[in-house]
Amino acid sequence: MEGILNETSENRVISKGSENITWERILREIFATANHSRQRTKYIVYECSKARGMHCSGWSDRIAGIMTTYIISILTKRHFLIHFDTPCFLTDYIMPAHFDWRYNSSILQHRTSSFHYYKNLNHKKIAKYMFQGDDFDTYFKHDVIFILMNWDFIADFRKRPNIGHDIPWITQYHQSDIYKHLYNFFFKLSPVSDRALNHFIRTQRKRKKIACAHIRHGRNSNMPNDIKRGQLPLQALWKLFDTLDKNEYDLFVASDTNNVKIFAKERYPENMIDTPGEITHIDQSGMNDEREGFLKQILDFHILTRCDVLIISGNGGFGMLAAFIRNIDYGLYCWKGESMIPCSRYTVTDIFPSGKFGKKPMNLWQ
Ligand SMILES: Nc1nc2c(ncn2[C@@H]2O[C@H](COP(=O)(O)OP(=O)(O)O)[C@@H](O)[C@H]2O)c(=O)[nH]1
Ligand SMILES: [Mg+2]
Repeated sequence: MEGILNETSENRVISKGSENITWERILREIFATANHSRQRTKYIVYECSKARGMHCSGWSDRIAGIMTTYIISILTKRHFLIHFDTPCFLTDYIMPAHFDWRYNSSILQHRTSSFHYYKNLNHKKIAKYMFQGDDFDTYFKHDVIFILMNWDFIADFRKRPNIGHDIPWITQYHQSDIYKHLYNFFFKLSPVSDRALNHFIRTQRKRKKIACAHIRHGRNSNMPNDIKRGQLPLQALWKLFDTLDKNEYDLFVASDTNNVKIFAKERYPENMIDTPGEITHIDQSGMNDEREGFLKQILDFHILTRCDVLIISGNGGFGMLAAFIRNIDYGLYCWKGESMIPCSRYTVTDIFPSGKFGKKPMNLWQ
């Protein structure tokens, strides 16, 4: 399927496309695990629900938390489910693809349950069970375990004794491939999101190709409660966009702030396209409509995964996650200060080592 990679960092493994390890086999193994655990009566539930009154953070935090919780469900041999209803039901926008992860409270009948908060540094409470191989059964006593977490720990799970036996694919594949394949295994667009994406394509796309950038600036009028990030020098973006043939490329800037979109539209009025609706942070109630903001970020995210040219920065996980999941293996740039560094899905965390997908941040981004 894809070429062979050399191992150059902890997160870089993997003999892609090697003869005896294929993604087909991985997915078969995951299916087998899912079917196997379906027969069991105990559950691990990724919990991001209004009822808890807690912050789940943004999209990439939630996806990283879902992946980590899924890995824990395999290690504990429990059935995996997702309970996600804030700021709206995930299933209105994203549906199960190959595995039915939908939570229903009926599972609580005749079962005991407990909620566990492992966001950010709170994951340390279960670090020895996750990474050192201590027996989770001595810690999780109840039938249904609800977990809220938000960081990725693939590199740490790889150090767990016997992990190659318990979850072979985690030792064999690159982090970005694990995200790409698991994301597509779990999720597909709902009819609402699919229609919105098709409407965007029909009404906005004019040219054969699309070049995209993700810009995360943090606190701004769309998300006043957010933490400020380093400002990216827009000149570097214009310099790259300027080199592209404007007859060949539509241009798209996904961002947490309207300002940069306005500048981009002024500079490339004929080529710049956009998704409808107001930008909001899905975890920070603002003045905008929550459902509209949620759909907009789903659209922005899925468009980023399909761009011929994609520019991301290290300012947050949203663009990095889009880079992991995208199908295209060319045209990725890692934007660092004035530099646009050509990179790939496999080098993103080398270039941006800090964050929820790499070395964990000390300042706790939302
Ligand atoms: N619509 C839209 N929202 C965005 C964009 N970038 C960030 N956001 C919002 O900000 C939230 C934070 O993103 P998150 O994935 O947690 O990334 P991080 O906090 O930057 O690591 C997202 O869930 C969105 O609500 C974007 O390009 N478009
Ligand atoms: Mg976040």
